[in-house]
Amino acid sequence: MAAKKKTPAPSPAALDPAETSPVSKALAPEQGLQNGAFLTTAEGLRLPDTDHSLKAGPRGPSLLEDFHLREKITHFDHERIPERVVHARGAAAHGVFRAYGSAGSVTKAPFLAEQGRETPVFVRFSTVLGSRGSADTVRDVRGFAVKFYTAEGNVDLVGNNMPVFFIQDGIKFPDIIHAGKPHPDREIPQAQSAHDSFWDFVSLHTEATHHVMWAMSDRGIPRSYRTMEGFGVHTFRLVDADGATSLVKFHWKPVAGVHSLVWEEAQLAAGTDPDFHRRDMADAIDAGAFLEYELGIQVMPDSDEETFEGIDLLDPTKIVPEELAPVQPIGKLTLNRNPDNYFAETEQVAFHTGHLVPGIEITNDPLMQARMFSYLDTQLTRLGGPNFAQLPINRSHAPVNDNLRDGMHQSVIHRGVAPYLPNSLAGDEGPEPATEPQGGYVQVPRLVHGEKVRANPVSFDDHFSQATLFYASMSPVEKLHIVEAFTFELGKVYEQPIRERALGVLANVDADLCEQIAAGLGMPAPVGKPADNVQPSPALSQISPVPGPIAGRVIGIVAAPGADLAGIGKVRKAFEAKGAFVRVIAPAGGTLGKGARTEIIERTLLTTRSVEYDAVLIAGGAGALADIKLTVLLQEAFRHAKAIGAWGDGEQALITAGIDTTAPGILLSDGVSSAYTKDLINAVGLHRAWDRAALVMSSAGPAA
Ligand code: HDE
Repeated sequence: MAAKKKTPAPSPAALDPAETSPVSKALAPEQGLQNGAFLTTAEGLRLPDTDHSLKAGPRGPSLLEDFHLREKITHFDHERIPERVVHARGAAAHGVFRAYGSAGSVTKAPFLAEQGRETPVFVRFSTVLGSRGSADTVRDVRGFAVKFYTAEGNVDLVGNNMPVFFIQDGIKFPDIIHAGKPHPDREIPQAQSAHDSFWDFVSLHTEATHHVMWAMSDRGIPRSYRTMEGFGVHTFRLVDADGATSLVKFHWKPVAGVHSLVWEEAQLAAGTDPDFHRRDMADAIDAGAFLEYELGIQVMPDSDEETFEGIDLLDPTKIVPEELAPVQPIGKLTLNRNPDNYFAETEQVAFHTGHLVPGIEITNDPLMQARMFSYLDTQLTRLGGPNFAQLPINRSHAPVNDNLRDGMHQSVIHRGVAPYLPNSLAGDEGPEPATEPQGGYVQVPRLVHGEKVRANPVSFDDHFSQATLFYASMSPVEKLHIVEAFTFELGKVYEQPIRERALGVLANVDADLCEQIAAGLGMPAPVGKPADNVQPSPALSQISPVPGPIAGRVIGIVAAPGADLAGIGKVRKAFEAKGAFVRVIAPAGGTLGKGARTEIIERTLLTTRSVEYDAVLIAGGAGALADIKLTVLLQEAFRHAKAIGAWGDGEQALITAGIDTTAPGILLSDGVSSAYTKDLINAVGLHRAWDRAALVMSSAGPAA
């Protein structure tokens, strides 16, 4: 018998791509900094000049032989890659997920099940409709995509900040996105759902109704990523160590509570700071105020019907109210590091719902089934070929022995002659399939049978009852916001038949809601048949009477030369102790005070706008300020029901700006005491002065 041919050992790159460069040479972390002594070409050739092209004489034409010019321009020409077809606008952060261990009873996936296990993560937040340069604060769904670099392989939980979706079957996804994106003739409007084709689609596909209620609610305009809930949306199947299964929905609960902007703020921020959300996250992480979320699961028994309390768990337009299946915390996510390079990390990260490990499976939800195809397919164009898993941000932290070879941008020099299985050439060195006990991903066997049909289960026909449930669960001010959002969006629709049809849909959600919107549009309200037996779910409302944490919140203090700097210092200390930020605003830039007690003026009345702040205070000693820009700032803060405060003569500036200082949420004091800072912190912890909101947020409310 011929001796077995010895295959060369795999290159280090094949074994552990994370630590090697494209040429299989150890890549020092600092190499990415490109901070060596000399400028070079991409080949490492040192360059004497990068400001002048090679010419035939100073006034002559540039020469084709100038390889440096050509390399520099060619690379530049190709710096942009196709943006994501959806979720193009995004921002991301690194962090860690720490498991509580409580999920051990339902899943064998160690990153969820093992108490104290820490898994590195990369999280990308996004809007859906806008292009890459669009504004952060538009009304839209937010993506909440988490990549867990687990020791068993990457797991991606590619979720949203709303627990339901527009459509029930993935085959409609191109249609809803075509309808939501700008009109193809003029490419307007950008990053908005307030236009004809969107409302045309959702009024014709009434399964979208529940989702549209969420999108028109305050959830469509989050205050920050820190205050946003996340949802896996679909039902997943978890498998424990004995093979027992449960049906589960994933929830990310922000430690900072769930809070939103008001519509006028969102619109202002889109103009004054289109990077509102990404700046907020990056600044907070830099300052050590990390973003935190608890991961929780709703656990439902697995059954052939895959329903729970009459709710079809395969229908992604349905929630399971938390009152029926409580969200059980299983771990904590902390986002604690900004990316070093937007393109290399945030842009090149590739999420895929098919990135799973043993212990987590998907279900037959027809929306999820289509996603399992799309997320791999889309990367081929976006990232230029099939080797995107080798990009640093996408690399698995588990050893990779995939037998996948070649293709565009192959960055590993694979060795060996037998990238196939089984083979008789690699001896003991090649990879072999893993059995289930060895960690192989083996799906739990489930019977699949049925006729080949293009159809949905009958239970998917209920399009309205949970939309009714959602509206019924809102507080009065949240209901008011929903009415105004629908009235705004439908008010931007040109075609009367689309508005009529949209009202016809709303009539089946709630008669009062429909009548108010119809009144705003100046149209008759149709009569529908809303479900009359829904049980509201208080957990869906964002408004809490109990003050929550204030980490990451921003407090603006209006000051002027001669202001009470000691008082500002005390307010700063109290807020910073809670992880919040204080910014001093004054008529002109520079520094206030001298010597030991100074305050840097971070914003002037010209460079700031009310939307930057969760609360605005007027320092003692600044009471004489009278400036139209200050009036606008304070009136906006008042109208947006933000906490407003003043100490000493600061009250005078409020009065000059026309603020009713007896209104709810206006905190006045003679000076800065600890009782006063406590009151201010509580007011910010409530997010808004909700008693005032009811007065100032409806059109009928009194002026400031
Ligand atoms: Fe996505 N989705 N999606 N989606 N999705 C993409 O993948 C798609 C759906 C979600 O930060 C794309 O890499 C189809 C539901 C997020 O990189 C694409 C269907 C949910 C992100 C794609 C859905 C999401 C994406 C575009 C219907 C919430 C951003 C670029 C079957 C549970 C991830 C990319 C990031 C991105 C397809 C439905 C969330 C084209 C076909 C439901 C958060 O593959």
